[in-house]
Amino acid sequence: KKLMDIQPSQLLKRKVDADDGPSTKKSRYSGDEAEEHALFRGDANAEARALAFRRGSATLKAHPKEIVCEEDLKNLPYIGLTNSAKAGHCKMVAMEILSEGFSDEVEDVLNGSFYKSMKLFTGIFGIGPQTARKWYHDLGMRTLEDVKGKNISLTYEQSLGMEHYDDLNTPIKLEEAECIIKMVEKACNEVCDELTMTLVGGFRRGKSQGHDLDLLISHPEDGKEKGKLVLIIEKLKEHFIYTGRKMDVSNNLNKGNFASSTMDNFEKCFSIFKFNKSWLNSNLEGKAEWKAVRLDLIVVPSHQFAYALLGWTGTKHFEREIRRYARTEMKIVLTSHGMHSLDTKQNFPAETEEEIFQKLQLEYRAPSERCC
Ligand code: DCP
Ligand code: MG
Repeated sequence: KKLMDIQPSQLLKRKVDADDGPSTKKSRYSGDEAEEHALFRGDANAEARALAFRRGSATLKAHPKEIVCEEDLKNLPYIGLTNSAKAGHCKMVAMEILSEGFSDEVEDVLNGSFYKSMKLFTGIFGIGPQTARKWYHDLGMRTLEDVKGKNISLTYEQSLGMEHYDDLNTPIKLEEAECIIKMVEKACNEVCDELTMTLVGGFRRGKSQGHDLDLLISHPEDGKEKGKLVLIIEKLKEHFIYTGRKMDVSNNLNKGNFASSTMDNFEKCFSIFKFNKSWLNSNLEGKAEWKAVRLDLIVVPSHQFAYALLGWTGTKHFEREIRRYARTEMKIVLTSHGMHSLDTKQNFPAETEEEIFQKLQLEYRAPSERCC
């Protein structure tokens, strides 16, 4: 009966409560965390190992039926069907969870000092795995107190990350997002009433909370979006703690393994927005109580809009897989800017996401179905 209770989506994210398993083991396993741990380690095969866990996890999340025994894992891509050491590892962990309700290996990872500290450090705005690893291994740092105490030099962004750590690690709720959207929309309208603003990222996929808020800004006439971002920021300036404007040319299309990343070179602003709590709670009216919220504004020319919409709706894994599919199966390079033939370099313009799916000979998937 215990095994029958496991839904596929829970297989890699399963809670065992006191009545359900050994009370000393608060078992929790998620492919997401296994992927994260691999990226934290950052050793030679980290990316490949992380991808293997992500794929295994995505397969299970998308599986329509209950998984109750080893037999059910047999025909799952990236788990039982794929004959590789990494898929074998995924299967082994899944098997362990099926029979025991938890995995010792995963427990050790999640409870280990390395994962815990890396999670803390990478939660700081402006700190990536590389710096976090250096702190952990070279400087022996373990906690946020260590970050404060060690007198290490932080960039301006990172010091803001420390200052607003709790806020920035508290998920943004949909109702808060809606409030900010209205404000940005108003500012856009004041700058130019033809500007459009479109919600992307996790909220467009139907999530009820997110780590940030991602908005595309565009204009129906190509080129007329240029120069508007700085004006929008100016209109909202009293609400910003930080506005990091980026042309993102460093992540240029021609550089490195672009096909496997989701980077683009749109003009954008990675900001920290001051969300006034009284906007949702009239009891707080007049009080200066606010919360720091990550807000990304991305400016997109009209002829690239459909591609940017697809590229910024995510998930990251969905983006990575659709791009890989386009390249390997269709010989097409797909980015957030457009799509072109690998051989002839011919560009394929598109006005809607549906057209892009069609060109790739894929069945259309609504944003809510891109949650792998
Ligand atoms: N993206 C991108 N280029 C970047 C950052 C993100 O193309 N430099 C894309 C990939 C993601 C989408 O934009 O699919 C949104 O990225 P987020 O990191 O904001 O992730 P989500 O919005 O999906 O989740 P969350 O709720 O954590 O914000
Ligand atoms: Mg987001």
